[in-house]
Parts: sequence; structure tokens; C-alpha cells
Amino acid sequence: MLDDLPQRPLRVLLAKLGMDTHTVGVTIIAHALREAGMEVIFTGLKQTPEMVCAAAIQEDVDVVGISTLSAGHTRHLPKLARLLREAGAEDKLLLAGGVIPQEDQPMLLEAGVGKIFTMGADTRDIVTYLKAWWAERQAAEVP
Ligand code: B12
Repeated sequence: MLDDLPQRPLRVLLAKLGMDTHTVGVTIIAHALREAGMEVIFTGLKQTPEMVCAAAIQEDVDVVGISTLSAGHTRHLPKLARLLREAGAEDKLLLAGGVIPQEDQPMLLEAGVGKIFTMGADTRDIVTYLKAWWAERQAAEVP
């Protein structure tokens, strides 16, 4: 039934926050999402939460994906979630991936991160998760 709905491609903003220069994971994710038909915008490195929030609104994306491997996740991700909320953009899915220890995850989910994929995550699972989220979101928007 959902297949009958007119669907626009999911728009995803990918970003790296702070001084984290690990680029392999985010590059793989960008390719996987593009191959799955999604529109992907990569902000590049050394972004602040403020820059990412502004870009997410300006680019009108549905999903904000942060790749974090240098231990900045407990500082940057809650701040980004708060900025998105304050900007009225809490409907965007905040997605995180990278080196995020299990013990930090409940706090991040509580702070507004929608879903976390860590080291070794299969890109097919990430694509499946996003497609399901998008189908659900579009179904909810149908009057
Ligand atoms: C390669 C590497 C480097 C390379 C990076 C090269 C590059 N251009 O990317 C170099 C040598 C430069 C480097 C430098 C450093 N590194 Co380094 N590095 C690694 C290493 C060995 C592999 C990372 C990698 O590429 N993995 C492969 C990719 C495919 O995996 P991934 O990024 O995790 O992505 C997957 C998932 O996490 C997820 N994902 C990732 N991002 C996203 C985003 C979204 C939206 C989603 C949905 C999913 C998702 O999907 C991907 C597919 O499965 C890791 C160890 C490890 N096992 O992770 C250490 C590691 C990340 N590095 C580490 C450290 C400490 C450093 C340095 C500080 C070392 C130093 N003293 O200089 C510097 C920091 C540089 C900086 N400013 O950020 C630590 C980080 C520790 C921490 N977080 O607490 C690690 C974990 C090593 C360790 N065990 O201590 N590093």
C-alpha cells in the first residue's frame, strides 16, 4: 500500500563535528544512501552544532546524520539535538554513527538522538531503517 504513495527521495545531511577527521565511515554511508536513491548533502569536516543546525534547516533535509569517532559525541550530539528543537526542527531524524560506547547511548537517545549505528554496522541495515522511517513519516503526513 505504501508503494502506491507518491514519494520524493529522502534528503539526508551528513556532517562531522569538531576536530574529528575520521572520514571513512561517513564516506561509506554517503555512498550507500545515494545508491539507495536518497539525496545526500555532506557538510564536510570541522562543523559546529550551530553550523549543522543551520545547514539542516537551509537545506530542508529530513535526516541529520552525524559521524563521530573522536569522543566528542557526549558534548556535540545533545547540543545539536537541543538546537534543532529550539529551531522547531525536532521533526528531523537525528542519526548518529561511529565509535559511541554502549554506556553513552542511553543518554544520547534521551537527549534526542533518534538512532545510533556503531562500528561494523551493515549499510544495508541503515538503508532499511531509513526507508522504514521515511515510509512511516510519509504515511503519517497523508491527510
Ligand atoms: C583509520 C583510523 C584513523 C585514521 C583516519 C583516516 C581517515 N581519513 O578517516 C587516522 C590515522 C588519521 C586516525 C587518527 C586518529 N585517531 Co583514529 N582510528 C582509525 C580506526 C583504526 C578505523 C576508523 C575507520 O575508518 N573505520 C572504518 C569505518 C568504515 O568504520 P566507522 O567509521 O566506524 O563507520 C561505520 C559505523 O560506525 C557507521 N557509521 C559511521 N559514521 C556514521 C554516520 C551515520 C549517519 C550512520 C548512520 C552510521 C555511521 O557505519 C559505518 C559502516 O559500518 C579507528 C579504530 C576503529 N576500529 O574504529 C581509530 C579510532 C577511531 N581513532 C582513535 C584515535 C584516538 C585517533 C587519534 C586521536 C589518534 C592520535 N593520537 O592522533 C587521531 C584523531 C584524528 C582526529 N582529529 O579525529 C580512537 C578513538 C577513541 C575514542 N573515540 O574514544 C579509535 C577508536 C582507535 C582506538 N581504539 O583507540 N585514525
